[in-house]
Amino acid sequence: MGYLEKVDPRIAEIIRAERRRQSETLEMIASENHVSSAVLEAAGSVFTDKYAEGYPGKRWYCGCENADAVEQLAIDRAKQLFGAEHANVQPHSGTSANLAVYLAALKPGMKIMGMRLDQGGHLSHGLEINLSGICYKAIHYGVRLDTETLDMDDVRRQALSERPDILVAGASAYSRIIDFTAFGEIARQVGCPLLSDIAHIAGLVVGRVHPDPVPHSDFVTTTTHKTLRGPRGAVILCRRQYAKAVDRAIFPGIQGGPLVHIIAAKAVSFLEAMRQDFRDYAAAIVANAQALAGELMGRGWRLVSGGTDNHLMLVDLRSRRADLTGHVAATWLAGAGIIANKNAIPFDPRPPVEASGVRLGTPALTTRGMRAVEMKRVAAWIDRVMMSNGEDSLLTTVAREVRELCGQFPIPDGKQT
Ligand code: DSN
Repeated sequence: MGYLEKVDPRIAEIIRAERRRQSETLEMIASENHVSSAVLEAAGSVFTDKYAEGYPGKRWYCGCENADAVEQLAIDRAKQLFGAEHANVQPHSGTSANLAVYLAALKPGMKIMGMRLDQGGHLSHGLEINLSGICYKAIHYGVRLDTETLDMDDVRRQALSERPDILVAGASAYSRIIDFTAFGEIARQVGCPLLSDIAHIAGLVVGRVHPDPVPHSDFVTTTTHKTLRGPRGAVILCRRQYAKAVDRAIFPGIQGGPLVHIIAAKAVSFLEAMRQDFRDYAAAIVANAQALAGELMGRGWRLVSGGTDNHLMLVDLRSRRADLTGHVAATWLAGAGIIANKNAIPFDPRPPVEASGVRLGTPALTTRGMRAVEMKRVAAWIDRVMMSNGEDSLLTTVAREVRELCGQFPIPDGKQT
């Protein structure tokens, strides 16, 4: 970090501190990961200087020949990786991607039907204070009280009675397989398009450890920085018939100039995700989640829906600690070097800022090379912290042990498997 150190030593120091924080703690926020050096290098490239409103071959400004080459490669790779007819690689975030799909497919006031946020959905699926809930009429389906899983017969009944103008499948805190085949059938029965938001599970989908939404969906959106292990951003995939509307919705609809440096980094991550070692990585994420879930359940912690099929799990803290909120548990865990987030569990009596659950994910630990043996140690630490009273001495002891483990599994430099 030679130049930055000279020009702005304060920022250089903060970046070093963040690097240290990441390397010395266990990143268990289910939506985070560690990118490869290749992705990082592309994201920090000279393309940050370039304005490129428009699309390859159709830009507003001159000097876009290299931007064109990068974006076309990213588009081609995204289409190949996901088997999609059309890809737009410009969305800055998953929420922007979803808003662009609504803009492309709906008129203001039309009806969105998505999963309830407090049962695992996402704010861009129609939360009343998000643009998706302000500009459109949003209705929501949820999980069953007894199984805490989606019941596709219930979703079908509700969809047929509510007749949404778009059906949204996908979640940010749901640990079970999503039945995209059933969602596709329901959307066709209703006569509306299906948007599958696979932000969390995109890496599992391309790694072939989660069923593929693309054949069943009119639109598929995903962030690129979660299990897919690319830069912070998103893509939209869609059927050919929606290509023009989606491209217009992103630019000039809701965005101006694309982030070409980030598009370059997306292209790199798509290439990485085509490799066999990425499939191995995706399988290891799920194996690790199942190992961790088994260990936690073995210690008496109840997991929402009784386990996990993917990269994450929700621990119902009330199963062992009626007094412990998700907010306090996540704070104690952070003090012990285990970074996770509080999360509402379905039908949670507590407000979301307190919450009765903690969401745990394995993508980043798996990137560091940790496997079942390490999941056992991680579960033991989580158990120790969550059964404590958050005493400084205990948190400090666990944080030291966590640091030692992290030292054995450095964040990979160069290659990520
Ligand atoms: N913030 C993301 C997550 O953690 O799941 C969703 O956008």
